[in-house]
Formats: sequence, structure tokens, C-alpha cells
Amino acid sequence: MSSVAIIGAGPSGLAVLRAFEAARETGEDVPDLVCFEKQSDWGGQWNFTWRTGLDEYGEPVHSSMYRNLWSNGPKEGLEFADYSFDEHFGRPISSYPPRPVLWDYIAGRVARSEVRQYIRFETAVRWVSYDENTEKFTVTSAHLPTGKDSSQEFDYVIVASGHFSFPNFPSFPGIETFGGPVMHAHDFRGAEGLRDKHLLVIGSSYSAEDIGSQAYKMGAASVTASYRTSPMGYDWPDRFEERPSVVRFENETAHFADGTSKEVDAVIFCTGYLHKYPFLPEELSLDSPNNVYPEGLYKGVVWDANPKLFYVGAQDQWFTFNMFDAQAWYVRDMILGRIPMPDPAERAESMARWKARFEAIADYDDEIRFQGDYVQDLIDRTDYPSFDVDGVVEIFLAWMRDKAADIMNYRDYTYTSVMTGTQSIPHHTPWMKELDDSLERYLS
Ligand code: FAD
Ligand code: NA7
Repeated sequence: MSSVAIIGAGPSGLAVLRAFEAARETGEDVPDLVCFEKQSDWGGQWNFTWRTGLDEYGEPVHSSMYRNLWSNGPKEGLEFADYSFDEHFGRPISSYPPRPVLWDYIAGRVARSEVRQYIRFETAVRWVSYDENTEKFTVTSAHLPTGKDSSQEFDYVIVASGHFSFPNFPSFPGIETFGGPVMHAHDFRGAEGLRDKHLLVIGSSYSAEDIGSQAYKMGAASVTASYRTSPMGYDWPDRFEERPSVVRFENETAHFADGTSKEVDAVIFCTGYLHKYPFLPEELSLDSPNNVYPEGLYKGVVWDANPKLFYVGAQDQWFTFNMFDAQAWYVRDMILGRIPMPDPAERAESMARWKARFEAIADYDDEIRFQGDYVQDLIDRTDYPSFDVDGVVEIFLAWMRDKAADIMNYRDYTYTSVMTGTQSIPHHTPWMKELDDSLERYLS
């Protein structure tokens, strides 16, 4: 019997456990599985913590999520094909649930199977090495509460440790003279303290948009978003504006590339994250910007330089949970031998073809279609329940249009599930007015 180490029990690692469980349910012999998870519960980013910096064991805190986070895309885009929202909640819900609601959904699918037994919680993977002679990996991990190290051999390793945890934290001239709070989005836990404050967010992607919007919702005096390449360009309300790059800080004054300046009370760097795998040697470690086609991965999952190592969830994400499933089922079938591993020349040819297409992406619509085609390519090759991927692409395109039309209220819009045909219902309280994001309040 072969053995598989899975690093991380977030949505990607749980998708892998679910995939093997689905094979087991059909009577297939599956490998010995060990899933290492450094947190005390599953859910990855969705497992909220109030902590920032280092945790109680001196480990870097993983989650970048904050108290008032609601899904930033319609849930109809991320729905599992084998476990619908209807099945979990027993009734239609809205399209943009708050974090605890999505955590409940993620956990609900795996809680009804036996997969928890494979997870070693509070156990951080410290190092992975590969022996060319034995063709086995050695995974060294630390049990955090006891500090006890252990090492174990595996035939395969699946990296599912996420890539939105290690901040990309640039510097700006004069920032050291700024007297107010300066933090990265990774350490942001809620906007309540920004009431009546002038906030500067640096960046023009999801974190800048959502943290800026949270601050606006919680009564910030103003929000200024500084872009490096191009503005988000939404029709922002009063008190919310975009400016080009910060060129320098002078105490509490930020100076921008267009010659303007603004005095602000707090600065949040929404400058993205690094792919970082401190437990992997260089030759096994993915090194990529945050994009939809990281180099070195055949089918977006197989580490080409050593095809016994896999990554799940390494892409920038339009599709999330159902893409992780598509990847997990595909990786599972490679490990089970249901899908043969192509030789290096065939892998190289496939990667070159996808890379050429990736390099021709012109805009976000193209990028969504690219990722849709990628997901389709994987699900066509396994028994993961087929679903209308093009329909999900259309939902993402509609979401983009709805955001462009109504950036501060788009979370009140509803969409139709391609899995069940269920039309979502509006939440009982508009996003802008809802201050209690709990599961109980949501379902009340
Ligand atoms: P993660 O969720 O990051 O999970 C990785 C797991 O690996 C963690 O549990 C971590 O503790 C564990 N781990 C890491 N290193 C080790 C180690 N050395 N040893 C043991 N365990 C380890 N997606 C959406 O679909 N909708 C959203 O609204 C949305 N909002 C987001 C908001 C924020 C602020 C962020 C950061 C991400 C958001 N995402 C959203 C994307 C999110 O990345 C995915 O939804 C999903 O969580 C990715 O799953 P994952 O398992 O790949 O990674
Ligand atoms: P993203 O989507 O990777 O975006 C990073 C942003 O940071 C992007 O706007 C970058 O601008 C900007 N950036 C990066 N470096 C700099 C510097 N040096 N100066 C100014 N701006 C910079 O990260 P997010 O945190 O927004 O989103 C990640 C995930 O979290 C996502 O899945 C969400 O669901 C939540 P650029 O356009 O490259 O000029």
C-alpha cells in the first residue's frame, strides 16, 4: 500500500481527503493518508483567528481573514458539485454569505465522512526531503503542543498549504516617520477601529477593495486607495477615492505620483502575498507570482521536476472550492494509477500549450474563461460530478458586471446555482447595514 502526505487541511487539503474518501466508498483500495495541519481545526483561511503575527506556539499565524469578511464572489461560483448549498442548509440562502457560513459549508461536507481521522492537527510540517534511491519523501513535522518532532516516509506528497499567508510587504520612502498604525492586510482583523479615521490602503486588488469597503461601512472619515499599475476604477461613493502610487511619506502625509498629497491616520498594505514553502527544498518549491498559471506544474498540479509531488490550489483564484475538487480528483487518480503519468516530453508539450494561452490573456474576462477551461479539462478526466463550468464562467462575468455597476451593494445581488437550479434569495439585511456576521444571525 502506498502512502500520501497532505500538507494543510484548508479547502484544498480537504478536497484531497474527500476525493480519496469518494474512491474508498466505491470499494477502491486507497493509500495510507496523513494530513498535517498546523492549526487546531480545519478550514484553512476560513478558520478565523483573532491572533496576528505569531500564534501561541510562536508559529506564523496562517489566516488572513477578518471578522466581517463576506464572500467576495457569488457562492454559486464556488459550490461543490458533490455537496450543494441546498443539501447543507436545506433551503435557499443568499449569494454572498459571511465567513462563518462558508466555513460551516466547507466543514459540513467533510464532517459527514470519516476523513477527520487522517488529520494530525496542531502539527506543522518543518521539512520535506526526497531520496532518489528509495524514491520516497521524508516528512518531518512538529507537534506544536508538545514540541515533539517526528519523521515519516511517504511515496507521494501533496502541498495544500495555501499562498495567501506570507505578506508581500514593500517599503516606501519616509514610511518610518508615519506615526499611526501601519499593517499588512494579513494582520487586519476588523475595521471597527477605523471609524472617523482617514485610511490609506495600498494596492488595487481584492484586499484593497474589500478592506477599503469594510472601513467605509464602519464609518471611516475617508478611504484612499493607492494603485501602482491601474486603478480599480469603480464608481466609488463620496469619502472613497483612488490615487496613483505613493512616492513618499512625510510623517502623516502621503505624497502621490500625481503630485497630490493627503494626511491619513492609518495605512494598510494590500500588496498581496508570496508563494512561500519554508518546509520545501528549492528544487521542490514553487516560485511564482500570484497568477492563474504558475510555472512548473503539469496540469496545474504535478510538480514537473518530481512528479511524485503535487500542489493543489496554487493558482490565483476565480474558481475556488470546485477547482480544488477538480484538482484533488485528478491528483488522486494519478496516484491511484487511473490516469497514467505522461513522460516528460508530453508534459512539456502540454505545459507549453497552456502557457502560450496564459500569455495571451488580455483581460479579466479572458482570465476567467482560461480558468474555466482549465477546470473543465480536469473534470473531463475523472469521475468528479460533471457540472456546467461555462455556466459558472457566466456567473463570474455577471458578478464582474454587477460589481462595476454597484460596488458598495453588489453583495445584495442574487444568482442561480448551476448545480441545483436554485435561485438564491436576498439576505434579510443589506450588506451595508448588516453588522452581525454570525451564522446564527445569518440563518435567523
Ligand atoms: P488555505 O485556506 O490557506 O489553507 C491552507 C492550510 O494549510 C491552512 O489550514 C494552514 O494552517 C495549513 N498549513 C500551512 N502551512 C503548513 C505547515 N507547514 N504544516 C501544516 N499545515 C500547514 N475564496 C473564495 O472562494 N471566496 C472568498 O470570498 C475568498 N476570500 C478570501 C479572503 C482572504 C482575505 C483570503 C486570504 C483568501 C480568500 N479566498 C476566498 C481564497 C482562499 O484562498 C480560498 O478560499 C481557500 O481558503 C484556499 O484553500 P487552500 O486550502 O488552498 O489554502
Ligand atoms: P493580489 O490579488 O495578489 O493583489 C496584490 C495587489 O498589490 C495588486 O493590486 C498589486 O498591484 C499590489 N502591489 C503589489 N506590490 C505593490 C507595490 N510594491 N506597490 C504598490 N502596490 C503593489 O492580492 P490581494 O491581497 O488583493 O488578494 C489575494 C487574495 O486575498 C484573493 O484571493 C482574495 O480573495 C483575498 P499591481 O496591479 O501588481 O500593480
